[in-house]
Amino acid sequence: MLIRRPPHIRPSDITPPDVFATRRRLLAGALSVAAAAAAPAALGAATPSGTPLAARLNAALSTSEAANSWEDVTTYNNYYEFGTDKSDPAENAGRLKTAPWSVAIGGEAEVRGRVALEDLLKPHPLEERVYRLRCVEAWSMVIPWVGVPLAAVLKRFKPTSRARFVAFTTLADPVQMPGQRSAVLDWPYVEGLRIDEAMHPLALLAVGLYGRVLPNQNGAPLRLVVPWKYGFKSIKSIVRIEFSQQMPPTSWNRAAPREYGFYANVNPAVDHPRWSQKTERRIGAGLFAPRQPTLPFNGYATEVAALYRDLDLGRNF
Ligand SMILES: Nc1nc2c(c(=O)[nH]1)N[C@H]1C(S)=C(S)[C@@H](COP(=O)(O)O)O[C@H]1N2
Ligand SMILES: [Mo]
Repeated sequence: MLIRRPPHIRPSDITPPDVFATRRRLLAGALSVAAAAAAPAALGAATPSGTPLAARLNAALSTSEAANSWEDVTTYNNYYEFGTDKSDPAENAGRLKTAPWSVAIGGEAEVRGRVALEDLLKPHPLEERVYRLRCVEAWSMVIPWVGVPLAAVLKRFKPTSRARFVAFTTLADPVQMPGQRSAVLDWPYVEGLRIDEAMHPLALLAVGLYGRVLPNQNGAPLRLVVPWKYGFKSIKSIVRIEFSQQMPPTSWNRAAPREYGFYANVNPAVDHPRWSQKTERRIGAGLFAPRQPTLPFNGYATEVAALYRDLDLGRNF
């Protein structure tokens, strides 16, 4: 989000829809076989990125737009813990040790403590969700995630009636994360949602993409995906989830409060102080492709607009 030089545009095309549809059918077909293998149980202990996962496509919550290529999704990334250039995460995140991994649960919940990743995931069948991702920098992609509904995971910790927000924290480890040796952000990266946002069916905890275990540069082994909000809300490599009464601090809001709010709902009507949010550049669409209009809530208004009935979205950007 620190706008330095223009992002390099690679002419790789988006995955042709027919190829993607075929892959989906293959995934669906593989399900019956793979179901017996209990895919979620295979996650955790030492599951290298790229390992195939069995996941059922959630068509109702997926866009039919063509997904970006594996190449686009895994080489054009924002993950400042590994550097600020789009190509840095793919180059530097390989060294991150993602197993064993655990998540600390704290705050306003009856069930608290440290949970091994495999135990966190075990009860939940994996779903494929094809979501648009709209970065606040005004580029976008379509990504076929694999994950579990955030709400289902959170409910197991029995949040109390005082839990109004959920805060998430990324790993802090400057040895493994070279970007944390520079002060480009306050580390660790933190994010948060209102509890009703966190419980919305579209909010996903992702463990994979394209039917495979998440590459490290995409936030392995566990990252949030909130498709109606700017990409920076979708925090990577989560080690802590905390239920709280107060609105938690968030990294980009702390860094530049005039530019990045807590809500960060995709909103073409509210420009970033330094650029327009009315249109976006679809990664992989080609050098001469026109920019496309940015949609309110990134096209998920039907699903989520009711969450913000009582909120002035111009002030609460
Ligand atoms: N911990 C952490 N999470 C992060 C970021 C980051 O720098 N650090 N970048 C965010 C931003 S700005 C975007 S657009 C998305 C990018 O996700 P992707 O690289 O998987 O497409 O991750 C978000 N999550
Ligand atoms: Mo972003």
